Amino acid sequence: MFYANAGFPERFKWGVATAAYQIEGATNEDGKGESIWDRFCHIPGRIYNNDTGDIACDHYHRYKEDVRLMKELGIPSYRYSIAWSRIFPRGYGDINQKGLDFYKRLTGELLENGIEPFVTLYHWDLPQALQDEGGWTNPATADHFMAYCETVFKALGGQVKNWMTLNEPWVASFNGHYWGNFAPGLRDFSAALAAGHNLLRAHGLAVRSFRQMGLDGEIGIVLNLCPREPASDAPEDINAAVRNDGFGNRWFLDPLFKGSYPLNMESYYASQGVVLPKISAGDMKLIGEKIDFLGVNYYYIDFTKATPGNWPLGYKTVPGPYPVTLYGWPVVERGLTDLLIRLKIDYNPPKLYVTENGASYPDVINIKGEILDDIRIDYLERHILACYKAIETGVPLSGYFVWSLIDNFEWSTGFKNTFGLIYLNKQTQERIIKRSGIWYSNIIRRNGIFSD
Ligand code: IFM
Repeated sequence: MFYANAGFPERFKWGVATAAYQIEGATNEDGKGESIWDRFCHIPGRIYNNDTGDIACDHYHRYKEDVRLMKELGIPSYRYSIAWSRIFPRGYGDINQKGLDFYKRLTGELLENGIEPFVTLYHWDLPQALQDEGGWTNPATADHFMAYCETVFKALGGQVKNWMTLNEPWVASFNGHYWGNFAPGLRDFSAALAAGHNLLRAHGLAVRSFRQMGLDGEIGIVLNLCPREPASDAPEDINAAVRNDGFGNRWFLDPLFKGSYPLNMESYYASQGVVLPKISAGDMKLIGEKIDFLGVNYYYIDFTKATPGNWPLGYKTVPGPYPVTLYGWPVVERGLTDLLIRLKIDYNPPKLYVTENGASYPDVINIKGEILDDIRIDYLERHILACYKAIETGVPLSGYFVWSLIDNFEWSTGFKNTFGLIYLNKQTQERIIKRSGIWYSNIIRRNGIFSD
């Protein structure tokens, strides 16, 4: 515990976050179509322990219990995502009413319990049928996304006032299409850039529809961002960190806020033989449609070491001189303050949310059945104070969401990396609130961190 007297602004929104594939389970129920994650997880060897999201937290059936737990903890805002293939099993065509009804029930339950919904429209689970038509490398996928969003806006627009188009398009692009460790598991850098461009177009189309439909509420996008720092003072490491920043941060921020991809990255990619995305007339204007807020998912700093031969970017990341989480991610809270300040200076978004922040640590149940995860509390406390510092300098940060409400399916690492404020017993589906959950509940109640 640090000495702190950090009272947050009056209407600051405290919340928790999840995503459909990570918690819902019921992947083949009530008419849901197959998604790329359903397909990917069933390829042996792709996921740690061959885990899948088939059951996950069984939230599809237990959502009332999860809402009750949120209420018990006094959590005012909940960020969750909608599985596109529940609404359009093949990505487009006939609506699956039962899928929509689930989200109506969930949203209704939240509102009845005084919890404000924040809905993400795409958190990586593309309908497999669309992947079969080229997925995000096919420009038509963006149009299908727009039609799907319009259906969801119509169905839930009366209840939901906070919308996020995409979660972490950088991850969907590069993990999914270049490193291949995420669905759909491709390994082609140029395809990743093409996918990224269509994801951004999809975002722009959804924002445009939202405005044209005259819906009440706000819409934004969620990016995973982190400062890229050189691993040493060597000029080659400094240059590598600049490239890494262009690759991971500016490649998405510049089009959204400045109307173009970073020129230095375009020429760098071209020099490496990478095929740049095909930009059609009107694309950049579309991508730059005005958003109401930027969501930031922050976990760590990327320490960057020049590594010639590591095509195409010529670097690798190293842990740096910091303790790491179970994932191996360095714990560097100053990175969050620096990032938020930089975003204000360089991009000046009207409003910011930290839409995800949290840590995976091995959770141990003691003999009394408790999970005393003080190390997670330490992580969260450092990062919430980092937010406070940013607000003090004038950053328009309006909310903070812990990743995650509950231990869940953590993509290629299966159920190994647990981030929850609530422990999940996967055999019994029992939920146990961790000490960090109680701690966060107190932060919310007092609207800040105080040492007394
Ligand atoms: O679990 C993920 C989430 O789906 C997206 N952001 C990062 C989290 C932790 O890896």
